[in-house]
Amino acid sequence: ASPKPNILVTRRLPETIEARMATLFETHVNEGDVTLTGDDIVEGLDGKDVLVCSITDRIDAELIARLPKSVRLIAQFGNGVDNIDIEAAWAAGLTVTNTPSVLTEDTADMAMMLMLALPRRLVEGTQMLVRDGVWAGWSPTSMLGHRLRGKALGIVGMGRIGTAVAQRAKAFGLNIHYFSRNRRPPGVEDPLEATYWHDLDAMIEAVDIISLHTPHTRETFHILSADRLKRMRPGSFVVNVSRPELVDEAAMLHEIECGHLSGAALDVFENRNGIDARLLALAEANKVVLTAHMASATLEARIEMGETVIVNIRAFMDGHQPPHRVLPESRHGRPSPA
Ligand code: 8YV
Repeated sequence: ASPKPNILVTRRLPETIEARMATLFETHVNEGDVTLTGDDIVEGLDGKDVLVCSITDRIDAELIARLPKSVRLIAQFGNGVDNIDIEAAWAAGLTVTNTPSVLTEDTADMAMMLMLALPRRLVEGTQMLVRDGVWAGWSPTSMLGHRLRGKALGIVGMGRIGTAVAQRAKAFGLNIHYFSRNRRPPGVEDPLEATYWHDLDAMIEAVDIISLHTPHTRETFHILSADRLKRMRPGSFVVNVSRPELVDEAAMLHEIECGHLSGAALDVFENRNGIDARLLALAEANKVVLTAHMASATLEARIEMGETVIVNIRAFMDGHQPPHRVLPESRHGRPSPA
């Protein structure tokens, strides 16, 4: 029998996944579960075939150039691959895989939860009860929020997750609008009755909520720019369970602080030097709802993500195309030039 593939796993994974990996592969897991340095990754990969990494690992061109020649596959534990310099990986002859689909529904649930949490004052309601003496009891005019039904939702990126969000939002009575590289079958054929916009600026002016569901690439960096945030309807708000880089965060905070936007519900935000004090102040003022990058954080999704990583590694090491190979066209929406 051919020798077992040799793999380095940069973070702890669910027990069942680690156990299965240990039976199938020569597996080295970073037991400390603290993000490895580039040097740790290069050293840890000595003589190994596969790097299993996730969002907290920065796999840039400089690191890729230093990887031992034995490494042939980068198997991302996650859907987004923006922590990896994909072009540099391809140029170095490496295959990159990810774990799409299995986290779609859980991520969409989270987007819906955040979308409701802001106008229905979920966090504020809880805080009021748990802080001694703040709740004066029920009154007809206390804790009034705003109805979601009938509002227009603008989805940026109608892929798997965006579509799953649209399905939920449709059931909550929202009108669905979207800006995306792929257009759905129009009109009566579309159960979501979704309105397609080829002009993002125009869509932004027509909706009450913007929810972001596009990968972070060079093209989508700050897709919700300062100018577009200004164009948003007064009182509208942003939902982001995708990547912080999609939004000009400082500009968004400004639009909330000056009262133009009603707020934001964010599972992702810039936190390079700790979370921005302005963001925390807005959360304290209940203009912003924050969760800790946990949109796909269910045990079920994490196990299925791990299973997907295993399937990708086995296919690759058996000489087949791994089912979830990251392809040029999946990144730019068009085939790569011949
Ligand atoms: C994960 C995610 O928490 O898959 C993604 O792109 O953002 C989340 O599901 C994380 O990326 C795991 O690496």
